[in-house]
Amino acid sequence: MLRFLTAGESHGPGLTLIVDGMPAGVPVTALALDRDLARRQAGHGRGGRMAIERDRVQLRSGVRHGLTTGAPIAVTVENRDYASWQAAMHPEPLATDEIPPDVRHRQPRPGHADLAGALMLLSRDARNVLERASARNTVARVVAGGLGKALLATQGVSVVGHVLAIGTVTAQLQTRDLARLAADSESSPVRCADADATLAMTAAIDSAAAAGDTLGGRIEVLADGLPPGLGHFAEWDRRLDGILARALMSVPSVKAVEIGDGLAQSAGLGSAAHDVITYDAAAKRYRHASNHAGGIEGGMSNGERLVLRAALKPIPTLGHPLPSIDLETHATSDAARVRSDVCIVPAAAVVCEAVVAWELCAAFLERFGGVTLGEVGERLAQYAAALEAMS
Ligand code: EPS
Repeated sequence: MLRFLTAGESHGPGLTLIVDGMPAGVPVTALALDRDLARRQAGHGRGGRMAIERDRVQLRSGVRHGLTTGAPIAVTVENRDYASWQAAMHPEPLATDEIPPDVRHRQPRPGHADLAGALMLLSRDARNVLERASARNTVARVVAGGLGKALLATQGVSVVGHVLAIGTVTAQLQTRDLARLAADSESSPVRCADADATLAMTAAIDSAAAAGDTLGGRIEVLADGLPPGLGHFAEWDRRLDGILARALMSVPSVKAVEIGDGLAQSAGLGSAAHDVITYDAAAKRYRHASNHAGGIEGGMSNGERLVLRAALKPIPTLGHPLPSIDLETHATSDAARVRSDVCIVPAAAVVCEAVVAWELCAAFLERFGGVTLGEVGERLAQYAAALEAMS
């Protein structure tokens, strides 16, 4: 069973990731993991924190000479900003006069975890809530996704996240080719494969920033090369669509998830909604004439491209804060104003790509898992041969 745990506060010493269940022999380098961390840090609309951090992994166990060993993989990423927060975040008890007076977080931001978390912890200070609820934690999930992508790449599976919309600006995509989408979005400061939309999105972010406001948007994650039959039809919690939707929905700011043309399908007729099954005699494989289902039918991959979309709300930390209530005095007060980003949609595309890659890796290992990568490859090849024989 593949699993992971993360730990770490936004302004503590750093993030920790522990992954268990990765087969031995998967090629992993700090360079590749760091590339994704740098992609996560980038994007027009990021705030001051990203100028402080240089997110880099330290591989502490489970990888030797560029290959996983089969042992738990432990990774840490340092928070450079901790240097300015040591007293505020100190693990040992401190005297009151040693704790900086301004670290209490008493004016919850509407839309953030602050209020619900403070109520949950029965605290008039949301500091412990925001430290852990912070999207800083997505560093660890991006590393986990990087490990997932490393395994998937050896089996011919690629996963790419890119931006479809920021605010009201929507991309008009000229290509659905995965490598082109990846390259074009990579060179865009908002991770969008449409150059004209990139300019309009950048301008929209600038005007939101000037107004002390924030912007949300929409992301698409695509995966090519998946075999059919990942996930399961037999029980609700093994359905691949449910697993992927949960993973995407758990990314901070995501408020809606779509699989394939799910939203449009709800308004049309069944005859137009479903993908006609065809047979490619030369390739000896079943295909679909279209892909409205987004590569998943009955809770399983069906061999077509996986198409997932996520809609993100604008982040709740505003330059001109909304009204709130002081948790200590109950007086009406502006929500806390803290350093933040204007738009995290480009970064969230990297995070969404990562969480999807992780879940696909887990589903892949559930079907084809082995102690070594060689066994995984053999099981996939065996399945592919059996599939061809019955097709
Ligand atoms: C983030 C780090 C945070 C925020 C942001 C994402 O750093 P700080 O709070 O010190 O500026 O920039 O967090 C949020 C958007 C949020 O809502 O928590 C990061 O590393 O991605």
